[in-house]
Amino acid sequence: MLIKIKQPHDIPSSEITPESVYRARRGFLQGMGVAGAGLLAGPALGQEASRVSAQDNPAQALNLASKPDWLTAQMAARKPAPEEGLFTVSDTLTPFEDVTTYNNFYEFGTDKADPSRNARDFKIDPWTVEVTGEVAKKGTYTLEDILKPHTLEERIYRLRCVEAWSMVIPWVGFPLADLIQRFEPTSDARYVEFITLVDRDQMPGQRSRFGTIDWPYREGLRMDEAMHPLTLMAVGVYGDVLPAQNGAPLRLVVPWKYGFKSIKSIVRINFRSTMPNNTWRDLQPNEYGFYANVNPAVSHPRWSQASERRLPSSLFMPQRIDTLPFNGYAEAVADLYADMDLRRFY
Ligand SMILES: Nc1nc2c(c(=O)[nH]1)N[C@H]1C(S)=C(S)[C@@H](COP(=O)(O)O)O[C@H]1N2
Ligand SMILES: [Mo]
Repeated sequence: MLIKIKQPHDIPSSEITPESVYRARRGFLQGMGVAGAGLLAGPALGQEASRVSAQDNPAQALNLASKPDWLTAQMAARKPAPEEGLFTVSDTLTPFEDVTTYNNFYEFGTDKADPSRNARDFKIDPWTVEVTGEVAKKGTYTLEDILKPHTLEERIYRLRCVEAWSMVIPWVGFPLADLIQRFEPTSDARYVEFITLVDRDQMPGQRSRFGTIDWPYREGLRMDEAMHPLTLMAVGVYGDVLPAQNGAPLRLVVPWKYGFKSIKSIVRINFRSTMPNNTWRDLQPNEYGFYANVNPAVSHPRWSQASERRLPSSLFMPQRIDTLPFNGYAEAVADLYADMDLRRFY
């Protein structure tokens, strides 16, 4: 993801993405590491996609300290991912290790490894979500209020970052549509806006003096996108609660859009009659739009979106694959944009 950090030295700003910085610094060693680990653990490529169980999740090593008991119970009662269909991609899962250590979560730093390092002590309990705007059931809800009425389910989705890497992630969550219905939006609610926590004490990225992001991180969806059955409120990954770096305790997952739409650690849901702004569009409107549908035919101004690196990838095993329109979900979502010029509404 591009952030225009003003550098005193003369690297052209087009080269300064956290992705390229990270790779320049760690790329070769990391490539060796990933390849080596792959040999030890057995081949990942062509291996049958593992189905998920909590045993696959070595999460004891991560920040799960503040997981409340009721959530443990609700997580245990989740529905497994279907064998096939829209909610289960058949591609090999991206290993837990990559899903939880290669992250974009700028509140915790701009390097891919920063969130897993800096979010270790992140407190999610107590957590509340404010519901505001064009909606009947306004109010401040506890996390338990938000989650309790829903049956959690596993879904295996592709995640395609606008930086041209991708993963296949087994989420645990519930349809956003079910949550929205409980709040009873008014007929004026045409968009939903989501807002991430601001907490300078816990989130070092928000203290950074060169950050150009105007916190809080914000995202938005058109109401029909928000109500689409693919749109998920996620509370877990790999059969257990979300590690902080993945957006604990509650994050959005919109699998046909670039990853930046999938906003993490949500504290406010705001129903609006007008289109909200979103963080990346706010920073670079000519590079990042509101819709942000995955589209191999429309390049980012500074790189192609025609292909992607499927993680884990390394110098020796780049795993470069073609990017699919709407990230492979075209059949389910293309109708939402039938009368729109997707070059203009990127
Ligand atoms: N609040 C917040 N949400 C965010 C981000 C962020 O920096 N802050 N990064 C986004 C981007 S660019 C991506 S690709 C995904 C990454 O999700 P993951 O780290 O769980 O794979 O989170 C998105 N949600
Ligand atoms: Mo991203």
